[in-house]
Amino acid sequence: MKKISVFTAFWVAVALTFPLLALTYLAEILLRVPFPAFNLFDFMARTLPGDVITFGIDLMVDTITALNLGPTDSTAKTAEQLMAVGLFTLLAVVAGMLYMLVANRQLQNKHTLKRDSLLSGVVFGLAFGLPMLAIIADVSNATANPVLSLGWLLLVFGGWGIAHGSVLNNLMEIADDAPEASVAVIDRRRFLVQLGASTATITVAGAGLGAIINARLNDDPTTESVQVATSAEELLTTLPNADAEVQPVAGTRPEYTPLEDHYRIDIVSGRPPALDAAEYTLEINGLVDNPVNLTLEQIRNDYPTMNQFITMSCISNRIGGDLISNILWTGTSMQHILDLVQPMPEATHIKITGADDFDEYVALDLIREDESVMLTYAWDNQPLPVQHGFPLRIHIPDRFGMKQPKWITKMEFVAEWGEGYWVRRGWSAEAIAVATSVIDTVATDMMIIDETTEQQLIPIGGIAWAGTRGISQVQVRVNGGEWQDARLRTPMSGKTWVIWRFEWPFAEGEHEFEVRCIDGEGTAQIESERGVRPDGATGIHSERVQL
Ligand SMILES: Nc1nc2c(c(=O)[nH]1)N[C@H]1C(S)=C(S)[C@@H](COP(=O)(O)O)O[C@H]1N2
Ligand SMILES: [Mo]
Repeated sequence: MKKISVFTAFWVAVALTFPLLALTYLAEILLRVPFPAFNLFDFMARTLPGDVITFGIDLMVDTITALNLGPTDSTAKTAEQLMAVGLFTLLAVVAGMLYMLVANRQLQNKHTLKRDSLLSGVVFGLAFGLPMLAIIADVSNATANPVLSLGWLLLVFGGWGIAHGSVLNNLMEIADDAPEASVAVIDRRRFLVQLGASTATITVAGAGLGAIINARLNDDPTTESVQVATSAEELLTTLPNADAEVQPVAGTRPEYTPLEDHYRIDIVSGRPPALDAAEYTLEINGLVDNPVNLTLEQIRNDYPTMNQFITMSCISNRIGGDLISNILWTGTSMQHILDLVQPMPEATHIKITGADDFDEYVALDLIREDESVMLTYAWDNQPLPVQHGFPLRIHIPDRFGMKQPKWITKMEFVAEWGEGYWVRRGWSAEAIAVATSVIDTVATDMMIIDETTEQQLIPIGGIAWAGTRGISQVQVRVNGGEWQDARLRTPMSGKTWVIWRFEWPFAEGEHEFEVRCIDGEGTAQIESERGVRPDGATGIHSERVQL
């Protein structure tokens, strides 16, 4: 019986792994069963040391920034998904090759070749699939019935294994049966080409169908109607700073971030957890006298509604980066929840857990001091979009996003602070918002003539933000000269960024513009450069312009 080459083993493993990817991708879209490639990646991301993860993320963001690939958040998600598919493919192909080579050797001269190869194939498929199932069970948030998921995954991994066994059997038999060696070679070659062609067809059909259906379906449990404070139309006319005197310079980012443009960052590489509004309950227990399970309706209807305009930033946002947005948050104060559940005297913190197992802690003292710590169920007057944490997330003032879980399913009152998801991975324990200011535009095409001096002025504009401390001053410096005060637009709230503008007397040549801010407590923005890890980036944002 013929031995197969390493190249043949590679060819077969690749040919059989692509349909596995395509079919599991399609099934995820049709049935919402887990997609193993993403689960494997999420598992790795959650298991590997924080330094390795940070290195990977840095490399990715560097590449996105350097190549100008688009918005950091969505580009990074796509990059993660590609890496996930790549990783899974690599693992499966290596495993498949090993199986082909080892089984080929073991099955030489067996009389029961067919039976043995198929059997070994099943064993191989399960040996690969069972650890994968354990990983999937650990990290998946798939909404399909678990029995369906289990059955399907056993079927595909088993099928993938049997396919290897069957191909091996064919290759060995062709070699065996052929009357002449040269005929055997041709037959084997033809068989391998046919194998490649048919699996390529399945791959293209499965992936293509999946992509088309996915684009069509796009179902979103948040489309159900919900009573929240005001309608979207009313909102636009009632932005709290609508009659502010200072207008943004054209080219400044939108002061109010459109919902679909709000940045998104989380540890989920695939579909975000889709919690069913009707079945959802928020489990609140631990050190409380009155543990409860609250439905979404109860949370929305039984407690006073609170609206807050909030700028949130990811701690990974670089100086001048796009991982910062500003939108209306609606919910109810966490103080009502404390009143309801009655924390025991020894309770000091709440451990909050999301459906993706992301977790963070919030101090009860903070909630008692600040009624604006808010259980949030709406953004921009609509139920939270799935990717932004439907049905519930929390707002903790003056903290970066990493302290603020989405998709909250559980609140446990505990007697001690603990390290949350990113804190365990080496990021800041407090993650206090770091003051930052950014030049969005040097509007060279918007020259203004000063009426009294007849000086030509170029408007320069951008944002400044310092969490709940607010912004008292923004200053601009040109070519390393004196810091000069910019004008500030009244912000939407004490929690949002401030839009600033500065009119610069035009001069030809190359110029460097820099910006810095002073927060509402009089503390100047830190000017020295510091990377995002562990406490958030500091440093001055600058723009170079040739005029
Ligand atoms: N459950 C959960 N909540 C989470 C995260 C997450 O990965 N899982 N990421 C946090 C981080 S790092 C940030 S910056 C914000 C981003 O919220 P957004 O995606 O709605 O903008 O969510 C926070 N809450
Ligand atoms: Mo973040």
